[in-house]
Amino acid sequence: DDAATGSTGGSETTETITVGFAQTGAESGWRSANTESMQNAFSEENGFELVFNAADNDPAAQISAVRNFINQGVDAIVIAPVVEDGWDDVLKEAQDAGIPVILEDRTVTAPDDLYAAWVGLDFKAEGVKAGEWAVQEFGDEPTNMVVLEGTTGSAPANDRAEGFSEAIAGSAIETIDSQSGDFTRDGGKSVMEGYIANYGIEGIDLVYAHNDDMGLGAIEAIEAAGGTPGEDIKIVTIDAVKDGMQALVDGKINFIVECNPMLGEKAAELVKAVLNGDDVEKVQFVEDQSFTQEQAAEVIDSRPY
Ligand code: GYE
Repeated sequence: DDAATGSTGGSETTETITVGFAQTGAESGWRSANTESMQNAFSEENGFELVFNAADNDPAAQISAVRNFINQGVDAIVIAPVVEDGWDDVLKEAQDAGIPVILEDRTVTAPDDLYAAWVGLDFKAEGVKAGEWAVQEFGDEPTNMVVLEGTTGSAPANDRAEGFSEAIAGSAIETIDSQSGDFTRDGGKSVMEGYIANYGIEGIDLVYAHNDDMGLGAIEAIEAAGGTPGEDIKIVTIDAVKDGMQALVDGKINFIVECNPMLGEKAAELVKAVLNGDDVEKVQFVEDQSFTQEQAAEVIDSRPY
């Protein structure tokens, strides 16, 4: 833009950095907050032109979006990978084209020399915290638990399942069913309807939902079946987005482990550093908290998302 004004001398030439961002889709409240954080950080003001793609949770569509970014010759590519597997080829193509890739949010199984850096959350630790709460809450009581899994093959679904299982090992909590609700409210609702049809409200003590949205869908299903969420069936979720925190304050969810979606600034910093040739830490974890109903009531009004 500076060049187009034709100003002579004195003004510094700032070159716009074109970044292709391959987002998963728009499946959840967490995702909306993450997209907003990314769009704010990769703004014109900050020297970026953002080419945004949302893949509607379709891994193949996301890979072709990345290929398009490579063909367009963007300066850098940021990906929130829908699933962990299947990235090796396209990451290699970006590398061969000399375009650095920064991952935000979800991780991949591809070798880490195929991307410059990753910034996100410790999904396994989130699962552990959720599981530790469940053990504390239910103690040695025999407990029938159903699970609402995130998108099959995604890092948070895999790691949150693993962390939770480790934490409840040796307890009396039994997983009676576990299916994917694809991280959406509708998905959580319809899977929960199936669970209630199969086991009845009285046959289920606990729901572990891999995100708030699926937990919110489960609340709708429990209420529609005449049950009281948070009492007849306890609910533990991960994310701590506004609607989830409100349900926690209202007593319909019992415990939430936070997953921080505000990754934009860190991702933008990484892009600039990598293009600048700086050495960056390959793996960058952002801190999470967790909330009881009482704690949620205290913080809900001060949270940015
Ligand atoms: O927890 C969920 C979203 O990848 C951490 O994706 C993210 C997860 C988040 O759909 O709500």
